[in-house]
Amino acid sequence: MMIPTIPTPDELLDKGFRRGKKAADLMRTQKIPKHLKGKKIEETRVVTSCQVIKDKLKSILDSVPEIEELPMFYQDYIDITVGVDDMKQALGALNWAYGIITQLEKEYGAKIRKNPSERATSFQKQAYGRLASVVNKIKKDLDFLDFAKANLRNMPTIDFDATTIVIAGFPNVGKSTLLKQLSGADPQVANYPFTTKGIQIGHVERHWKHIQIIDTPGLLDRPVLEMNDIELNAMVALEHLADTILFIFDASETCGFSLESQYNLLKQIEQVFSEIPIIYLFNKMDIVKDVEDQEYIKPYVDEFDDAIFISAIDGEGIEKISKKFDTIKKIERESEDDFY
Ligand SMILES: Nc1nc2c(ncn2[C@@H]2O[C@H](COP(=O)(O)OP(=O)(O)O)[C@@H](O)[C@H]2O)c(=O)[nH]1
Ligand SMILES: [Mg+2]
Repeated sequence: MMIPTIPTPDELLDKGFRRGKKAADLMRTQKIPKHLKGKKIEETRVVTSCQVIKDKLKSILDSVPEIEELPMFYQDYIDITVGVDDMKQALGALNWAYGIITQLEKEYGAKIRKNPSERATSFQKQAYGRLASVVNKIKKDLDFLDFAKANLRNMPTIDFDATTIVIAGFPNVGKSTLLKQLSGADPQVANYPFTTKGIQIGHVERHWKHIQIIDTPGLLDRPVLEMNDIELNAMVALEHLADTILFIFDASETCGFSLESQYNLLKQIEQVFSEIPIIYLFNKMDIVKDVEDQEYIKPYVDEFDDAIFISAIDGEGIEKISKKFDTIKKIERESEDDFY
């Protein structure tokens, strides 16, 4: 979302008044009958100031799409990041100001035109007073939108037609390494609430099918039970995106987490994303070598019929993952049907 620069009330008024003055000065140089000139100057001053301020408000309003019409993922994203209700309230206030300024513009334009020119300047001053009062009333809304602009900058660009895979697994199990192996080029990095480094989105083309793979450091790499409500929301928002979860075990345990705690993490993620299929990967097999010789791994491997064994660092087993991707079905979601 590209929200334009948000001015303070003073900046907005300064700009409006400055441009009003400029237009009025220009009017002074025009050939206009003397008895009309004073009125014309003040009318121009008022109308121009109103127009300039309205234009700025409109450019802000136009930059934010109708929130209810956005895909659920973005609605959740905005809600978690800045709050949907606060956002609507601020936009509503700008809209209100826009309407009032339109009325002022008409009202004072007419007053200046219809009254003797001696009164023109006094009407213009009144108009400016009311304009300033309206703009000052939306101070907190402009402040909020400035905050929203900063926080909604670099929102992830999601292709909602693509098949989407979300990677999960403890830190250092090899998520970033795998993402790089699968998608080659450097992934897109976007902001995401409660992720320190943002999320990474890699892209894969497979038989003309676009697949996006998302890594969310800080969200799907830690025990769900330790999360607060907002973090939970941030994680659950991913449910609107994921067609499949790729859960990575570090079979070597060199990540510092035992297979038992990795398995517990998986169970928690399975609970949260109960509707989403999971692909199970055992990574770092270059260190482990033969699973059959490793008693500590066997009970975990035996849990799954179709686990894939890989070495992300060597690219070993990557093709097996890609083949698995071909079988992923895109999840049809109600909310997205509503969207179209
Ligand atoms: N030996 C070995 N090391 C790996 C493998 N995959 C990742 N690593 C290493 O494990 C560490 C953590 O990897 P990274 O991809 O950053 O993990 P992430 O925190 O899950 O994103 C890095 O030092 C990687 O080089 C692998 O298949 N074999
Ligand atoms: Mg990583």
